[in-house]
Amino acid sequence: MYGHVLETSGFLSNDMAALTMKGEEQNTTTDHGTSSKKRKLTMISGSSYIPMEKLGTLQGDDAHFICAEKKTVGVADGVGGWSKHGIDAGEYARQLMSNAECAVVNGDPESKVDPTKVLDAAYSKTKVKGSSTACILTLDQDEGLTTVNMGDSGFLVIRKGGDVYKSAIQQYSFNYPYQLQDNDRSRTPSGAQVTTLPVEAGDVIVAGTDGLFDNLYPRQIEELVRTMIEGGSDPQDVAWAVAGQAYCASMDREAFTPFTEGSLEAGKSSVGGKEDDITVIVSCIVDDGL
Ligand SMILES: [Mn+2]
Repeated sequence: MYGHVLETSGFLSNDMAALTMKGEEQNTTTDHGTSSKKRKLTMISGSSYIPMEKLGTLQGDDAHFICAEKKTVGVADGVGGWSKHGIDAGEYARQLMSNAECAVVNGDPESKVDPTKVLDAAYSKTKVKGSSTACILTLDQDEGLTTVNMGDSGFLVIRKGGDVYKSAIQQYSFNYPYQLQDNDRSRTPSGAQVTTLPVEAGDVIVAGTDGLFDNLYPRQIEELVRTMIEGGSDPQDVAWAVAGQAYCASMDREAFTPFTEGSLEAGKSSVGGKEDDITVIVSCIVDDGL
């Protein structure tokens, strides 16, 4: 069974009641007869990918897609351990995201994008060796932001008024995330976390892999995003800047990062950032003007 969770522990500030109330309010207007008053929202996205320098491959292990028309984005991170067995660890992630994008693009035009169904379809079509985390988000006019997330990729919702929501991380142990793997009954999309969050115009969604979230704290990402959006930057430029800052932290042997903190908690003594592939997708929620 999927866990349908409104991740209350994921808010970083105390204004949760306001968000919850907005959610309830939004639910009362889902009736199509009364929804004409509700403004339509759309999502404008940009992305940046900085693959780690590694012998033998330029592509790294991350993959992502943006389907602007269906207001859907996805990100995945192939689990690096496969490379020890001579397997390109990114291939599973790339195929998974490619299959997810196909499922979104070719879905019934009359029906909504359901991230859970998209991930199920992508998973069942991905038949190469490897394993991957995955996170798919879609903007649904009635529900808000609907998401499916497995492992330690994830997303932030940065609200104009100050709230920040962070998706939960699923991991077996430090740096060992839940993952999808073909032909492994313990690693299917049924272990993924499904959430629905109300969103409003002005919200910014930042999705990424652990190369982002292990190197920058949500508050650091939030600060940079707010500064740039207020300065008029578009999502593409913001994505580049966030990825750049994560990259700098990843190469900094002195930085205290979420990865440093996790290492210490796990009884290890890593210092500095975590060298990894870094994927960032920035999506701005805006009125679509209709
Ligand atoms: Mn990674």
